[in-house]
Amino acid sequence: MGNFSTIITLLCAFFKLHTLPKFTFGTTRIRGIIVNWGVFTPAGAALRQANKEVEIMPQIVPEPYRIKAVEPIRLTTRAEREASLAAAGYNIFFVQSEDVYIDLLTDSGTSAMSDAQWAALMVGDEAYACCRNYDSLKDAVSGIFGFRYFLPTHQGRAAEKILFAATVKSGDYVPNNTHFDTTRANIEAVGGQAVDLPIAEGLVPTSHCSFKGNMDVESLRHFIEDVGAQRIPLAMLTITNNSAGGQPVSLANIRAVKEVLSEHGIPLFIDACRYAENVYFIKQREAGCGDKTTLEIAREIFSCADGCTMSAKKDGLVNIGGFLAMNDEHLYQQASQLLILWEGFITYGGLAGRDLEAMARGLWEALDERYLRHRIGQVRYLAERLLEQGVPILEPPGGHAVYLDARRFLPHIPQAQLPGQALVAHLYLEGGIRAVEIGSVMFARKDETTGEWTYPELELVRLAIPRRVYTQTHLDYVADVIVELYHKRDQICGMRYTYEPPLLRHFTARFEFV
Ligand code: P70
Repeated sequence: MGNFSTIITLLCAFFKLHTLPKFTFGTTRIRGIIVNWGVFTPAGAALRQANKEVEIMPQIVPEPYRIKAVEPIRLTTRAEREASLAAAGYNIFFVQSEDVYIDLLTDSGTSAMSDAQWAALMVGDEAYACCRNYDSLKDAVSGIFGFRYFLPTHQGRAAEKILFAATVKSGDYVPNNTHFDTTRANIEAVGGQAVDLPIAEGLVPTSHCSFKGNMDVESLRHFIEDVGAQRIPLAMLTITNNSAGGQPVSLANIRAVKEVLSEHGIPLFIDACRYAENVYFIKQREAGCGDKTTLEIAREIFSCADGCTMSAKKDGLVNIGGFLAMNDEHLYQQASQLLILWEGFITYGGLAGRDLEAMARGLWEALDERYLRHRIGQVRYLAERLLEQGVPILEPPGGHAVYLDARRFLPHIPQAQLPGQALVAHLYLEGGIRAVEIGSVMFARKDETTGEWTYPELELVRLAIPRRVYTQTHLDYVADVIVELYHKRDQICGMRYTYEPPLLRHFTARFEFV
């Protein structure tokens, strides 16, 4: 390998390429692109086949678009960042966006729209009722998701609120692979209980499994037997599974879940926020799916379901928008009433005509395979750069974000002292990077009678990558800052609450360092 690397280095020097001196077994990194020489040998071909399960792909996939408009960003000084964070009560949600250099708080509503979507804004039909943009959206929703009825909403949680208000009553249960926090909160708001039934591997940060977002089908079966089908008005599957690391759910799992539910007459709703990313993982990893188009896989997924909630702020590639879709006519009628009460008339649901048009176009664009390949590749690139330096992350990386494992990053900080929140604060102080805690601040529960806390299994810090927004250089910067922080992790101390709101705590809590 030595001679070989010398030749490559000389060749690269000749062509003025920047090489990183990393030669691992059978792979060479040239300008950040991993060349897997092993694949050119017969043994390599066999290995590649065997590895299909865990997905091998080049580390960098160049952007399938070019940049037409730019928005300036600025790295503030350390002193400025200290002042900003203190003024925000150490809650990163309150830091001014202008004081953030790389904003990885969320991939929700932060996408860059395409030229076709910007053009869509000019064809907004702003009539109150039956605007033409509703028809464009209807075409996209029926073409991709295939449900008989749909209602636009201003974002995902509005769809959830309407769905649960129409279906769930006090004492009911809603199982899911893992509920996202707004889903859980909306179920609890109508007196229901949100129950998570992820597979065991999904809770182990380092377990490598192609579909770590799956639901545990046996647990679902037992759960239904335990509480009784009559107390489960619907079940959900969140694809990809955000709270478990943006991990995909397999088509086989979706089918198996549907089969169990059908035996008991329980409808299945899919939380479809990141369904296109999930589709791409299925295409890459699931046997028999490699030759299907993304649209075919999407249709197959939704043909297993009775409806879905959608935050188009994710895989709809828009800054605002969502919808609720279903096959059941009675539910559609009930939901229409609630939509009119809370969001607006059934052909606009809290959105402008132009928003509906941008959403219709975004839904189609998100299924573009070249886009998805780049998107998933970008997340993977950041993950690999961190893993190379030993930074503990949730593995394998999911579809929309890299999740730092705060328990292993900061083993000296107990969960009671919020290691994830401390890491979020330091990422900002160190490099102006805004991340979000998905751990004890978001999910720990206090028993109101005993005052005792139950902490979540996973203590994560999510670096969510907005769609079509940042370049590879930005991601390199992020990786450098995190590695630097990892080297001085011993200096980081824990945090405690100075204000602790009762509901959706992470959005408005305030903190201080211990
Ligand atoms: C995120 C945002 C929203 C979401 C979701 C799933 C699986 C429903 C919704 C609600 C929320 C967030 C979290 C932290 C910081 C900022 C924003 N997820 N289901 O980033 O959709 O927001 O449109 O009401 O992930 O993961 P909506």
